[in-house]
Amino acid sequence: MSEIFNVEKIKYEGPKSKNPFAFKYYDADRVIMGKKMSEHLPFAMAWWHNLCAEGTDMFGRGVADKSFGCERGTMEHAKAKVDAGFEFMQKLGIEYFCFHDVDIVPEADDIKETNRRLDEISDYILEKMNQTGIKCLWGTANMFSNPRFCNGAGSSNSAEVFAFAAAQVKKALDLTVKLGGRGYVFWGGREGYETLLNTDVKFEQDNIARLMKMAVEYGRSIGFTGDFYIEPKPKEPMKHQYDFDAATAIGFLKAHGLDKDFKMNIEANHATLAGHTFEHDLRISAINGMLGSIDANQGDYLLGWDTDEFPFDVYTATLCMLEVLNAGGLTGGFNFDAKNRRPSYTYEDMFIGFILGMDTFALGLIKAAELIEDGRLDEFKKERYSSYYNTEIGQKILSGETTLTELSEYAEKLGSASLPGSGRQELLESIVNSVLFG
Ligand code: XLS
Ligand code: CA
Ligand code: CA
Repeated sequence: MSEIFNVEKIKYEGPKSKNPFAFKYYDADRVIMGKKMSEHLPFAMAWWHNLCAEGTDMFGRGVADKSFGCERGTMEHAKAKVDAGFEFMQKLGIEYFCFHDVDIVPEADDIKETNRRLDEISDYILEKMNQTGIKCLWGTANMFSNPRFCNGAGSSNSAEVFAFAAAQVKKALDLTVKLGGRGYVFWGGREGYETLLNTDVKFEQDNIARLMKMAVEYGRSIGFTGDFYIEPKPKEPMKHQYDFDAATAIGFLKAHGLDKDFKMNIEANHATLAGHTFEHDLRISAINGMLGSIDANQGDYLLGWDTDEFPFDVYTATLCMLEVLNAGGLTGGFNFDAKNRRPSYTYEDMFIGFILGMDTFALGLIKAAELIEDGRLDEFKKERYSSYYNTEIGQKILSGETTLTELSEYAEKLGSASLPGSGRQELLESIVNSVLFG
């Protein structure tokens, strides 16, 4: 088969390389803290951005040509996207992909025909997977683009729409199992509301949980052993989305008894839209035992929306990898839910975007491991809470052996409390800088 991209296989050339088509930091076989970089960083390609999105925005049509020589909306085009995707992943050494049902085939008017097309294309994808060893990270159903989902999917006011959402989840689970996916994602695309004047929030949230419970039951019944994920996002497209951030989504899962089957898929750009840092949502997920997978991208602090840029910010990638290493790694992977900026519309730009993202995370991994080895951040944190371990009253608080009355007597005996130890934020930040640039 003739090649689609006129780009050679991307190799590691080291930090001094000026070759735009080479990795400067991502060296798949390099061992960091006992594991190969490629095992620390199971990178994935997002089918939708890389193979489908042509740069359309509210003010203009596409600029990038992703027709791959075919008429859009045909099965021939769907197959050309498979060819392009596998060639692209092989050339970059990317081992995983993620997909929505409607990324891989054109949606038909009748769901029976859409499902038939999905069977056909997934046979073809499976063939390519067997030839190349490339795997599926996660699958999902797009329950936000079709007009029927204008009021949400699981949260829709229409039982008929709920049934269509369920049908799509069932099929997307079938496909995920067929392709051996590690996970299955629920991103609540339109699961939220615009105004309370027309919305029964409790009814809608209970219905989303009903849909998720059916998904777990069905998934387990067909042999899906991976994790289900919620991908939190605070807003866009809805004003209020029910899966606002990790803490909200975890609370929702616990309230509905879904926390054993679900973890979080944390997207950097969504965390920052929620007013958090990326590492905050990673930490909240990790301390709840729910850090599953990552959508690796970044937003733009000057823009208030979801720009899905390729990650470039090495500070953030380092702090992310610190969370991931401290949590013992991911059961999922790092999906580049990222797209080129609209004016970067060539095939070469697609490769350069991924090289940037993979190098940024590789550098983040290297620096996070150095920070752990350096030890000063950990030591400081341990020391910061030491009064709970070094004093009798501290130990009693931790073991639950004290009472408000005893603590009040303790406080009265002291009369006044001394200031807690300095937070030393600037010192810690300068340690990060010296590890990054020293
Ligand atoms: C959109 C989301 C979406 C999910 C999958 O903002 O990031 O792409 O990752 O539905
Ligand atoms: Ca995402
Ligand atoms: Ca996003």
